[in-house]
Parts: sequence; structure tokens; C-alpha cells
Amino acid sequence: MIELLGKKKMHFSLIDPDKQLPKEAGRIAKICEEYGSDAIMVGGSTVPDRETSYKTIEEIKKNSKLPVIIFPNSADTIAPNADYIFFMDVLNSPDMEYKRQQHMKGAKLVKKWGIKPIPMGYMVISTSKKPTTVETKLKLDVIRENDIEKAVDYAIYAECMGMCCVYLDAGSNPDKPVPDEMIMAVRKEIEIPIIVGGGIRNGIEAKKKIDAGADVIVTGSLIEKNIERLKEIIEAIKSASSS
Ligand code: 1GP
Repeated sequence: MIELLGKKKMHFSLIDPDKQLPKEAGRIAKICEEYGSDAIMVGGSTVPDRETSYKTIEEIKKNSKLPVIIFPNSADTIAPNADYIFFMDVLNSPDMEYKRQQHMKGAKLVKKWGIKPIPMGYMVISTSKKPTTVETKLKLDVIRENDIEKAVDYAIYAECMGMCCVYLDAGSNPDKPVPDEMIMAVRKEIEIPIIVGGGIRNGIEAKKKIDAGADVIVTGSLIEKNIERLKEIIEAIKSASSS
């Protein structure tokens, strides 16, 4: 088991290096830490290169002691100053580029730079009328919000393959988050930690996802637009896990 995951219910803050200058990312990370977030994820579908990731992580590390996890869109966005990387198989993509090719390029860098890999099964759940950015970037075997059995099957596959966690992602700023019923169904079948993100914008929503069986809640867009709301989300996660 990866030391970072599985001990308690957690919150991860997602900072997209493409959305603000590094200094601003550092300021945001400081607030996330003050509010009780457990880690900073760095990534996004449109991050252009390694330098952009590196400079953002550099400022985050100057301003916070939280572990930094790369959430890569390709091997080219892996930076040596990260602590962890979500080494992710896009479960519902048939595109070998995102199941094997980028991994082959990235693995040797991860090893050389001593970044700890977190093997992850990643699923994009389609809950929006207009495709989210990740849906426009990847070729997908679409999982709609009522395709519960398909999500469960992919999750079981990930666990059998030895992956350390599963991430159910509705994409950035979707119409709706991943449905509670889907999280519950996945929880019933697997024991590895479940990460849930996309469209979680308040404490009530975060608590519902934790009660359904999520172990980690990820918030991204809210941090850029309305960071004060993060406090209630983190409080809801911590109180749900202690009750
Ligand atoms: C996207 O799950 C993350 O990959 C976060 O989504 O930006 O909607 O919080 P939001």
C-alpha cells in the first residue's frame, strides 16, 4: 500500500499549471494547506511541458509542506521536483498511447528522479452535455452516469492488475459529479482506495461522496474561482470520516 493513501479520508487540491502563474499557484497551495488539504495534485489536460510543471511545483514547495503528486497528461509533463506521480492507466480508453506508450517514456524518468509512482486505474465518467476538456482530449469507451456495471467491471480489473487505487473522474467543471450510486457499487466490489473528483463544489456534495465510499475527494476548478468554499469541503470530509 502506498503510504499516502488508505489511512484516512482525505482531500487533494488540484492545481492546473496552465491556469495561473507559478507565484499564484504557490499562494493557492498555502491556503489549501491552511484549510487542511492533504496533498497538492499538479496537472491538467492542457499543461504544455515539463518546465511549466517544474516552475509551478517549485513555487508550491516554497509555500507549503504538502506532498506534491503529478497528475500527468503525458510523459512530457513529469517534473523531477514532484514527490509522487499518479502512474495511471486510462481504463476506459482503447488508445495505447495512454495505456502503454507514454508510460514507457515516463517510467525511466520517474525512476531516475526518485518520484514515487502510485499505480492508478483512471476512469472518465461522462456526466455533462458538453464534453469536458478530458473528454475532448482522449479517445474513450464512454461510461455514462448510469453505466454502473461498466464502471464496476473496470474497477475490478484495476484491482486484479495490482493497481493501488481507482479514480472516478467526471472531468473538470462537469455538469454533475460522479453519481453516489456508482461510487457505492464500486465500493462494494473492490477494497483499494477510491478517489472521486469533478464538480464537487460544496460540503454536502463532498460528504455524500465520502458516505458512498470515496476515500479521497479532489477539487480543482473551485480552488481557482472560489477558494473560500474549500474550507467547508475539507471540514465535511474530516467530520464524515470521524463520525
Ligand atoms: C478534474 O477531478 C478533477 O480532473 C477536478 O474537477 O475541477 O470540477 O473540481 P473540478
